[in-house]
Amino acid sequence: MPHPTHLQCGSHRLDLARPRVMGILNITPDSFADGGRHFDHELALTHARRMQADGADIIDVGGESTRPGAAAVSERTEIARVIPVIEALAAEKFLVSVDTMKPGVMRAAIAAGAAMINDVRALQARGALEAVAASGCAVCLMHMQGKPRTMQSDPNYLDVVRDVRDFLVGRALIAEGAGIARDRIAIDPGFGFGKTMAHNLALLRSLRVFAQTGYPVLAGLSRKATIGEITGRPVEERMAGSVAAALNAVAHGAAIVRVHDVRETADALNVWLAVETGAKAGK
Ligand code: 7PJ
Repeated sequence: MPHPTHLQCGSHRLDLARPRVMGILNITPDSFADGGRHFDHELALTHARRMQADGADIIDVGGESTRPGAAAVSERTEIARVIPVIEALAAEKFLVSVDTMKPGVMRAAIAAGAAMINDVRALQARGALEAVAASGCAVCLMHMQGKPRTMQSDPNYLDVVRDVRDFLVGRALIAEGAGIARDRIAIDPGFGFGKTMAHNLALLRSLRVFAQTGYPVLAGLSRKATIGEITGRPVEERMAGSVAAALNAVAHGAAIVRVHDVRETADALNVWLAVETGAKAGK
């Protein structure tokens, strides 16, 4: 399959000639990565603008923590957290993605101006395919084994790369069958979602297999447990390890990296890109 040229996200056409950065905006009190500092809507907007200035191409707004062991939140709570932020960012012409598994949240986010649905359940919830198909939004289909609360208890695969690739291609074909055009679909192996460190490293090493499907690949390793296991660092000290992982993902074919540390990741990607292609920094 040829390398995808772009990802169509509503009225935004995201050019994939260069790697893109998705900045994480958690609007959850229990978010492990920012200690809930970005629950306040004004603070969230300030952080999003900062990430945009630092080089984020997409802002990924999430109102439900999916980290291992996290409790579920109601649709109403999730909507109250994310919708005001999505509305404000979309009004500022940001490319906004919403990290949700709930069709009701998807519909509300799309109405508020979100241009991408980032679903760790790959649109398997009842009504999710229809919610995205009825819009012009892009979708990121992610693989997860099990459910967030218990997924890290005993992950197992026959062949992790093949199992995950086959699942994602299957979901992408179902999405296309439901009316979501091919150029609106990205895939993500779901690092840390029902995977041991060995599984995560095998997936990262073989990311090219995912890129070869022809769908753009999104990779999220930022501050995750695997980075902690390798470096021995607590979550607040995983930036350098996370930047290394993002670079490695791009070197293995990732089109988009989902990160907390946008400025540092964008700098690293720009240096990497200058070496590889001679292209100068910038968008
Ligand atoms: C991912 C995500 C990821 C995509 C989270 C965390 C946990 N969405 N949402 N890929 N991770 N597409 O950020 O550590 O890896 S939440």
